[in-house]
Formats: sequence, structure tokens, C-alpha cells
Amino acid sequence: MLRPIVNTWRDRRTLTGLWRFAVDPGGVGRDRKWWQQPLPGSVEMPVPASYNDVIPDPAIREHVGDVWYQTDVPVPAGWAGERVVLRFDAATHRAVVWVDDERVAEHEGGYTPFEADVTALVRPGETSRVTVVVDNRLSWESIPPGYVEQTAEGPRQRYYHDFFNYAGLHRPVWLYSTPVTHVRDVTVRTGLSGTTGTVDYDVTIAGDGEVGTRVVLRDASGTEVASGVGTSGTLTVAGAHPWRPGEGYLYTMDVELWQDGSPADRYSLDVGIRTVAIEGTRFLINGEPFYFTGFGMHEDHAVRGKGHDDVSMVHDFALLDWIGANSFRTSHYPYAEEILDYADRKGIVVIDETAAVGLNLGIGGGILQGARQPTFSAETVSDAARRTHLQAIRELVARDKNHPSVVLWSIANEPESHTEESRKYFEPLFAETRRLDPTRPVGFVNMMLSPSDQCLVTDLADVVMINRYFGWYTQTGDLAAAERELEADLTAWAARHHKPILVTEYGADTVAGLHSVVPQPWTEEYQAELLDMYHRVFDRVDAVTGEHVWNFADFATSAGVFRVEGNKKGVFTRDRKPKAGAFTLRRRWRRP
Ligand code: BDP
Repeated sequence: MLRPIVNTWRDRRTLTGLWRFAVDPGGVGRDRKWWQQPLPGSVEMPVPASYNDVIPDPAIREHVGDVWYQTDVPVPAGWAGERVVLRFDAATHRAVVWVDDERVAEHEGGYTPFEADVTALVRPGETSRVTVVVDNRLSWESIPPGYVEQTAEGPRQRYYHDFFNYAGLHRPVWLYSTPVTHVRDVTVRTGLSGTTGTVDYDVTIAGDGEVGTRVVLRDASGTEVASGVGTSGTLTVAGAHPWRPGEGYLYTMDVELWQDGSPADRYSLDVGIRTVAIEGTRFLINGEPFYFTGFGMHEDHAVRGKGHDDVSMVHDFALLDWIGANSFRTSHYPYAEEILDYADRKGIVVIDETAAVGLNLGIGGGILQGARQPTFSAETVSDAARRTHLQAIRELVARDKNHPSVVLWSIANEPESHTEESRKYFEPLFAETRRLDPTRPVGFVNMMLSPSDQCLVTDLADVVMINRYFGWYTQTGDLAAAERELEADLTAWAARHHKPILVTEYGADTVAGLHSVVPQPWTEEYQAELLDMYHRVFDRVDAVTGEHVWNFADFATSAGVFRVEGNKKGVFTRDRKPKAGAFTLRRRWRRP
């Protein structure tokens, strides 16, 4: 699904700003057809933002079920004769949309875009009312999973993942126009052979009549370097300037449609020419071994929750640069497309993850809790969940397939992976991801409960991705014992799978300002010493090809006795102040 752009053929309006907003605790709005009139009450809510923390009220923060958003949208008179589309970059976790009285879209999954062609419903030069109901409930059919417990005090949302269930319209909403005959989709796949680059392209067109297609590739200075005709083909670039980690060099590909001898539409796409491959235990970008340094992150900020904003994005990337990180994982859901565009331009490498987190009833909120029910069963994570998961993978690949920064798909974080059921669950998901994108490796993130001699899923993956908490959840406070366990664990993974090992999480909760001269969990010194210890071990195990600390910054979680106003494993605080561990990482990652 192509992002809306502005050029001579296309236009867009962002519908960001204050929308009318109503919480619907009784779930009555759908029966009462709230889309037909102004929403009840006088609350206004900023879009984009998670709604939970904007107004400090437990009834909003902990609400379970529907909330309603509504706004009036003037449709530009100049769009007469054009195709008009309403697009949501995300609605967490599911939504139904009306334009005036007509239902135009519904969508399941909180982190991928959806849109509706509303040409027949809106009148250029007039104003339409857009109403959205957003449901934040997690169930055994949703990704991520969860369940609603009915308590004496009302419904409570329960889930197995360790971050707060922020919801709402976190990302921009757009009204955009295209010509009726238009470029519907573009897929590019790039190659490099010596200094010659190739760009395979595939264009899908919607509309009537005979349409000609011309594709022009320009370098960063705007000079045309290759062109082609037809909806698919290969462009060859002699002396190509590759996209590579640390240098986000981008070409622009203009896809032009022609009808009756006149131009009819144009779409421009940034293209980075690069290759990704795995050779034994090496992860290769453009044929060169790449070692990942960086973090598992979160879209998480005070007040706006998961709401995207460019200020925070640019600041976070500047901190990644300051600390010497070359990569991050979109733990534990697809991030805003603005972030991937920026990563493309900055040359930051991305592991792109689905929202499949918490498919493991042995843990809750990051803590081992001993499962009372099986994870994969007809009553828990079932075939219905797998269908949602498959759809989430399809939407992720459709959205992110053209980003050079994305080098690896992560189809789940810490699912149960030591049972036959888990293997059965995951086999078709790996196959489908590879069918959708044969150019990128596919993996999933293994958790400590499923060590190398028990994990039945890792052999389906192209890389070993593991989260390890020796020295925190086990051997707490004993870094010497933790060092021995970590080395034994990594050595065992290396012996069993001849694949690159990415340690996708390691870290310790740390309250900024707590200090100790002897190793004491929760202090800044302990976090720094634990990181040093992990790095010593990584340097001794040849197959380790990446280190992603958990987490870039402190983040909000649901309430729990292990969580002090959220998860404190950040090397930056939630407001992005460095803890001592940040300097430890900077010394290692920026060393010459
Ligand atoms: C892992 C999860 C991550 C948690 C982390 C922790 O992948 O989401 O936040 O541990 O417990 O289980 O801090």
C-alpha cells in the first residue's frame, strides 16, 4: 500500500489536530449510531496520540472497549474528478469508519495502515463528517493476544506482553487524491554485482483503458541514471552508489503513467540499492559482514503514549547516533512509516517486527508466571489467532517491502517455542513470509524458557534471535554466575545452529540516580557492569553477529510489583536522559 504523496498529479491533506472524542464504557454507541450525529460530550482529543494519558482520568486510561473519534473534513473543490481516499496510518487495535452515514472501512490490527476509496461519497467543495470507533480489546483472536476479565469493578484487560496497552489513533490520518487511473502499487528488489546495481520493479495499475508505464531512476543529485517502459523490468545502474549502514544513499524512482499520449499519474519512491544475505554465521549487507549494535525500542513517550511525532523521532535518532547504534528492532510491533523513511535516509538498519508478542502463557508482563493453560489450543492462541497473525505479516510486508533499511523480518517476540504445537503454529507463517518476500531473511525471537536443546522453532528461521536475562531474572545480582551461564548458552546455540546469532535483548532494570560501589541490581553501576559482562562474552563467541540492548529508553507497562512506573531497562530514561550504561555503550560502539 503506497503512502500518499503530493505532486502535480496527487494531493493530500493531513487530518491531524483535535477531533471530537467520546469514551463508550457501556458499548452503546454502535447501537445508537453515534456516527449519525455529533459525538456526546465535549471532550476533544489530539490525533495522532494514544488517548490514554492525555486526560488524567482512570476511566480513560484503563478503559476497555470502544472509544469514538469524529471530525469534519472539507474536501478541496479542486479535487473534482479525482479519486479521493481516506487513509488511517494506524488504529489500535481495530476500527470501523464512517463517512457521514456510510460505513466505509473496518480493520483489525493496531499497527498497519488501511484506507477506503470514498470518491462516491464525498463532494469536492463540501464538508464530510468522518467518525471512527476504535476498540482496544485484546482477545484470543487478536495479535497481540489477551483476554478481558469481568471483575466486580468492571472489565479488566489482561495480556502477556510487557508494555502498556496504549490505544487510539496513534498515527496520522489522511485524505488524499489520485487520478482515477493511477499507480496502485510498486515493488522494488535491488541487486549489486561489483559496482553495477540492479533495480527490479513491478508496478500495479488501477483504472480504465490503455495505460503506458515509464519508469525513471534518478540519483540523489536528480540526474537520470536508468529508465524503462512497461509495468515490470530491470533497471541497471553502472557505478551504483549503494545504500549501506551509516550512509542512507537513496535514488528516486518515478513511475509515470501515460494515457492517449498524455501523462496520467506519477508516483515517486525512494530506492536504496543494497543486498542482504546470510553466509554461515555472517550477516552480509552488500556482501560485507554486518554486526548489529543498537536496541530493542518502543514507540513510547510521556503523555502521547504511542503517538508519532517528528520531534521525538529526530531526537531518538540523534541519540542513536550519539551512542553509536547502527540498528534497532521495531519491538514489538510495526513502527510508524515516518520512522522507516527516516531510517532509510540515515542509513540505520532495521529488524522489522510484527505485533505478535505475548504468545506465551508462561510469562506475563515480562515475568515468569507458570502457565495455567496451554499457549496454543482451541481456547487460547488458536487457528483464528494464526489467521490474524498471517494477515499481520501480509500487511507488514506489503507496507515495508521497499525500505532498504529493513533487512530482516521478525515474525514474533518470545512466543512459546518448545512444543510441537508451537512448531505447527509457526511453520506456515515462516513459509508465507518467505513467499511474500524471498529477498530478506526471516526470524523470530526466542526466550530463555526455550533453550537451544528445547527450541523447536529456531531451525525454521534464517538467524538465531535470542533474548537473555542472565544476571537479572536469573543469577540476580551475581554477574560471575551470569557470565558462566551466558557463555554456556551462547556456545550451545552456536554449536547447534550454524547461523548468525543476534542477541536481541539483554539488560537490567535501572532507576536513574540509584548508585552503589558493589554490584547492586537496580543501580546505574549494575546496569553498566552487566552490559560490560555481556560484551566480554559476545566477543568470545564468534557466531554472535549483533547486540541489541533492552531497551533504548524506559517505557510504560501495565501495573506490576516488578515495574516501577513502567519498565526501567532503558539506558535512557523515558525523557531521554542518559544513565551510566549509556556511556558504557558509547565507549564500546563508537570505538575506532
Ligand atoms: C522480554 C520481552 C520484553 C520485556 C523484557 C523485560 O521481550 O518485552 O520488556 O523481557 O522483562 O521478556 O524487561
